[in-house]
Amino acid sequence: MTIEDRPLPGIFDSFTDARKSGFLAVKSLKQEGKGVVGTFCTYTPYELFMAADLVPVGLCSTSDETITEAEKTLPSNLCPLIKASYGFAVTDKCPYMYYSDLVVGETTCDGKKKMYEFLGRIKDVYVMQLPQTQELPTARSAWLSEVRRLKDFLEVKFSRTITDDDLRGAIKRRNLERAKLKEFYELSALVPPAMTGLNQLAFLFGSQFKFNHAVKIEEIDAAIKRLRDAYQSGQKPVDKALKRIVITGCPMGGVTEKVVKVIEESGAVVVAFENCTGAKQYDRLVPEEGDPWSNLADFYLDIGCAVMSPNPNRFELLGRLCDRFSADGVIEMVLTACQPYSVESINIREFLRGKGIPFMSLETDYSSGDLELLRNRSVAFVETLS
Ligand code: BJ8
Repeated sequence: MTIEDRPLPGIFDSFTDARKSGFLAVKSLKQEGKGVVGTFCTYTPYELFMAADLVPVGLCSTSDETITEAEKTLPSNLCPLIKASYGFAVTDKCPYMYYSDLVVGETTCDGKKKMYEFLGRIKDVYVMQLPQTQELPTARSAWLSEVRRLKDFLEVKFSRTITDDDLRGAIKRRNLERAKLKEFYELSALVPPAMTGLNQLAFLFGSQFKFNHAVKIEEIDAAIKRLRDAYQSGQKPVDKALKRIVITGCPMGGVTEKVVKVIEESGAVVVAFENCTGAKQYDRLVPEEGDPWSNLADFYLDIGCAVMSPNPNRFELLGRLCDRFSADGVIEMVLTACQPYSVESINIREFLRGKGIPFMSLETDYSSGDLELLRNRSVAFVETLS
């Protein structure tokens, strides 16, 4: 059984390198006078920044490079994503943070929201108060007023007006990106998939650092076409016999690619990502008819993250991905000390048992010290899949 990391050189390169080359792109956008807004979370209503002609960018939080520095202020038993986010800011090692005029965060998990208080000492930080349930009408109206409060803040800070039509246009543009990225990753629903999980992840992760909308759409289209053409002409990078894995859990990218790597070295291929690097961001579209403000607010509140209680939308999406991508098994990645995902893992196990799909949860951090353990557990899990 075989799996090739780079079946078609060139398709993935510009996306794999996007985070690094994006540094220069953001620098020149700043020089042109554009405002830059740093973000950490999928709940951030991205379209608001697009509507205000600002440049939204995901901040660095996917390596252990600055964790030691972060631990001089933050407790060490926090999740690595929170420590890395703070560490990159405090050490000035993240160019995206450096160029951000504003950082927008949300009250998601407790560790993150408390970290923002410290971050606020060194950057201009704006925190949106995120409700923790999607069930109550009061949660919907509270979140809608938070979206409007952010709009008011942006208008004052960046001296501009965001009209309903600006927002409608941004929703359309962002929806197009989402639809294209979904079309791209759905090539892995093919049997065998048209790409490895590692390539899919690198592409999705890198797409966040492409700042020219029109060019980004063209590049995604070109990648889809090349992959389709190659597949139809018989160039299939993944052996049909490999077991098909859907990933769920905490956001991935950077050092946590290690989890995908060990799975794909264990006789399996990752076909879909039910996380914030993958389908959780791109599966749905914001409705384009009706009031753009409540459409936007509802869309974001409905994200199925474990910080919501209850969290039915994660289960709905996960179930759908398992069916669509013909999953043989689901592997969850939980970052060390992440309470929302580690507790919800119990419900995920029960849910998948109900669907008859084998499940394994892996806890990991940003170090490479657990590689062998991850490998052994992956091999053992894949062997059990019939
Ligand atoms: S929408 S997944 S990006 S909150 S891993 S910091 S939950 S302790 S990252 Fe997330 Fe937004 Fe949800 Fe997505 Fe806390 Fe857990 Fe750390 Fe987490």
